[in-house]
Amino acid sequence: METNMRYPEIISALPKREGIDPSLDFYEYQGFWFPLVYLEATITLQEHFKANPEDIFLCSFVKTGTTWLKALAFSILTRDRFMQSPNPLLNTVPHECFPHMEVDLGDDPSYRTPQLPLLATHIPYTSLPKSILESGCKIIYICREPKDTFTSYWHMLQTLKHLSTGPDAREPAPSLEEELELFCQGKSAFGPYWDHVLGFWRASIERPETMLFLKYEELKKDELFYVKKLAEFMGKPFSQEEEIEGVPEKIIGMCSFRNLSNLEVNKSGFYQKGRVYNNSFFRKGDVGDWKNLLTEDMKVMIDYTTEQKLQFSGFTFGSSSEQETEGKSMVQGLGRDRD
Ligand code: PAP
Repeated sequence: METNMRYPEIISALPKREGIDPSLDFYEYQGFWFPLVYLEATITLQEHFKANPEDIFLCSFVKTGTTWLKALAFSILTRDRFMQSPNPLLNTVPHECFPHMEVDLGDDPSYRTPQLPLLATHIPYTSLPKSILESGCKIIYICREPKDTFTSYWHMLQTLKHLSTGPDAREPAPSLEEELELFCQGKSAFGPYWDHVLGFWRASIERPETMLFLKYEELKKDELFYVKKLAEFMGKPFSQEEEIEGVPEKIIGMCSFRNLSNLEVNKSGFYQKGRVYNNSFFRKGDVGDWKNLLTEDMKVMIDYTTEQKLQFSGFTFGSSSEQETEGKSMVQGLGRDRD
C-alpha cells in the first residue's frame, strides 16, 4: 500500500499498472485506468462535487485537443471583457484560465473561477460526479483520431520522463512498442481510449440538447463553423455586428496553434507545480503526424483495435482522408489473415 494514499481501502484493492513514478501508477477503477493522483481527486469529486445548472464542462481524453478547446471556449465566453483589453491567454497557459477538475479541485471541489461557468475534465462519462449528469449541465466533448492521439500521448510521456528523474522514477520506462500495446489494451491514462469516446458519443445521442460532440480533425477543417456552433451551444451566439466586425475570426486567430505556441508563457514555464512543461501542450498540432512515429505494424495494430472497439457502435472517427481508407483495407486484410 502506498504511504499517504487517499482512499487506501478502495485503491489498494484495484488492479494496478506501474507508471513512470508511484504518483503516476495506473489503477483500474470503474472500467478505466486512472493515474493515482487523478484517481484520488476523482473519488473526492464523486463524493463531494456539486454541479451548478449553468456549469459548462469541457470533457476529453488526453491529447485530443483539450488545450485548444479550452482556449476557444474561454475566448468565446469572455469576449466582452477581453476583445479590447489584453486577453489573459496572452500570459496564461489555457489550462490555468479555469479549473481542470481532477487537477485543481481535488482539495476544494467547490472552487469556481469568478464569472466563468467553465470546468474541464478527462474523467470518463460513466465516472463523472453524479450531480453533473443529474443537473443537465452542458457538456462539450472533443475526440481525435486514435493514431494521432497515441502519437501525441507518446511524446508527452517523453517530456514527463525528463521531469520524473528523482529517486522514485522507474527505469526503464516502457518502449514505444510496449506503450502502444498498453494503449491498445486500454492501460493508459484514462483509457481505454475507445471506451472513453464511446461513452460520451452515446450520451451525445441520448441528450443532444445538452451535449456537443466534436472531432479535432473536423474542427481543424472548418474552425469558423465550429466556433459559431460552440458560441451558440454555450448560450452566447455571435451577434450580427460581431460577425461583421470579424469577432469569430479574431478568436480563431488568438487560439490558433501558431499564435498560442509562440507566446512566451507557452514556450517556457510549468503547469501543475512543475509536473508538465507548458510547451508540451503545443507540439505540432498536425493531423496525421503518426506517420512520423509509427511503423506499418504499429499502425495496423491501432487500426485493428479501433475496428474491433467500434464494431456495431455506429461511430467512426470520421476522417474521410485517404490514410483512413487505406487503414481500413489493411485492417480488413489483417482480419482475413486471422480467419
Ligand atoms: P492534454 O490532454 O495534455 O491537455 P491536449 O491539449 O488534449 O493535451 O492535446 C495536445 C495536442 O493538441 C497536441 O498535439 P500534437 O502532440 O499532435 O502536436 C498539441 O500540439 C495540440 N494543440 C494544442 N493547441 C492547439 C491549437 N491551438 N490548435 C491545434 N492543435 C493544438
